[in-house]
Amino acid sequence: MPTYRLHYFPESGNAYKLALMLTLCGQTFEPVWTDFGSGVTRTAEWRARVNPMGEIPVLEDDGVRLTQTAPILLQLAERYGRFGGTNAAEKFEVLRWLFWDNHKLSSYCATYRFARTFMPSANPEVQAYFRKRIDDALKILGTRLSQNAFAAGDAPTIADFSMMAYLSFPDDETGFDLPANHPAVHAWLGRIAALPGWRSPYDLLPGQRLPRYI
Ligand SMILES: N[C@@H](CCC(=O)N[C@@H](CS)C(=O)NCC(=O)O)C(=O)O
Repeated sequence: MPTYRLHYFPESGNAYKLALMLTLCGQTFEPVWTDFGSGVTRTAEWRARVNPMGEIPVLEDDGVRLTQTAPILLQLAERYGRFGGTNAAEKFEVLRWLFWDNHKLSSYCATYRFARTFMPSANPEVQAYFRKRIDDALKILGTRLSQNAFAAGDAPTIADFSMMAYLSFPDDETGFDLPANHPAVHAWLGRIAALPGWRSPYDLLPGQRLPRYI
């Protein structure tokens, strides 16, 4: 059995993607809390020692440091034979939505929430721009999810785990009212939360939190 160590901070939706996938595959990991708020990931020392890309999460897989959630999720899906799609068409959809998520959904949601909740002041014009992009992306996702139970078809995959991460934090942090504004997305989050073994972000990622400004 491989040994996993996950470098994370509790507010990191990207770390939650990996924590949830490992958990749903019946795996455990050693949580390595990282002082993101102090700027440690910006230091040359941390980048040389942990991740030259300067990002959380980092998954140590039997001592090998892996970064970027999408290829890590694909590797775990392959290893455990779960959540990777069951045929060529589904596997294509998994990749399609993983790429879309990294570009259009997680990136904007993460930046918008961080500025809104964890920074002392956010630029309102920048926030309004992000919010418009997010609402458009959620509309696109909602259309997909009103046609399919999950992103790639009838069964959950890593594409769902990637896209749901930043939508799974409390509403007062995200600033979203998904039941009112994106009901198909809200219903899909409920289907994911009903999977056996599912756990919420702050349950899977404990430890000292960032200061909040709202
Ligand atoms: N595409 C990356 C995104 C990782 C990412 O943006 N992580 C955030 C924390 S959740 C980060 O470390 N940001 C630092 C920065 O952008 O400077 C992945 O999937 O792992």
